[in-house]
Amino acid sequence: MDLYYLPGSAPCRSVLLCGKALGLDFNLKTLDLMAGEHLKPEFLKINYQHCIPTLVDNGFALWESRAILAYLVEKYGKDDSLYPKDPQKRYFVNQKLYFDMGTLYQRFADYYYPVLFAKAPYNPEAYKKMEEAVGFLNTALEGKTYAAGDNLTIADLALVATISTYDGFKFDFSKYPNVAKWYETCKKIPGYEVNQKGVDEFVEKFGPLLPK
Ligand SMILES: N[C@@H](CCC(=O)N[C@@H](CS)C(=O)NCC(=O)O)C(=O)O
Repeated sequence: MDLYYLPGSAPCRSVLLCGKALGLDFNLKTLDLMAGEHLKPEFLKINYQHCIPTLVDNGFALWESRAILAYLVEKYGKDDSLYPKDPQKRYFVNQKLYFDMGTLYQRFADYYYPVLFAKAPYNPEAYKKMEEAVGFLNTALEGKTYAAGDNLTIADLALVATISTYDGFKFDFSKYPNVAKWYETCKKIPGYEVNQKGVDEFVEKFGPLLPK
């Protein structure tokens, strides 16, 4: 399976974590977005939406990281524990995946991307929205070890890729003890180093571009 990716990208990191959880070996292909490699005709032929991660499984091209996670478990999981088939259990996983994409990660992007990529000033209101999103996760995690059930699921993999990105940019989790505790649990997931390595690379690359 070819995985077009960048180590620092949060959605790519969730797919790498899923590969570790399932014992899959990806043929890793880095795609330099800054150099516009994703806009070259040969990549557009694979993914007209030109985003990473993009996975090619025996000629079948997939993108949208959370959909990739679900596919990998359904196709290669020994059981359904990472993405339960039971409708209510699956609902909680999907709910958290959509929350991660539309709220938690989106609010990180809304705060940082204009500053990083358009030299806009920081918007304190957007920071409050990030805090609110982490607050939602904190409430969801009350009394729980994992984000969407009694065991690790792909919701945790997606969420930890995002939360570790917040962490890389020094988000203060002290007011969100349930998130802090869950985050420590996630750091013990086998293969977690692949995510940390990517966060470190992301911070090294983009941290210096942040105005003080
Ligand atoms: N919702 C998508 C987001 C993917 C995404 O935005 N990837 C970025 C890198 S982190 C990218 O490929 N940007 C280049 C582009 O979209 O042209 C997912 O979760 O896979």
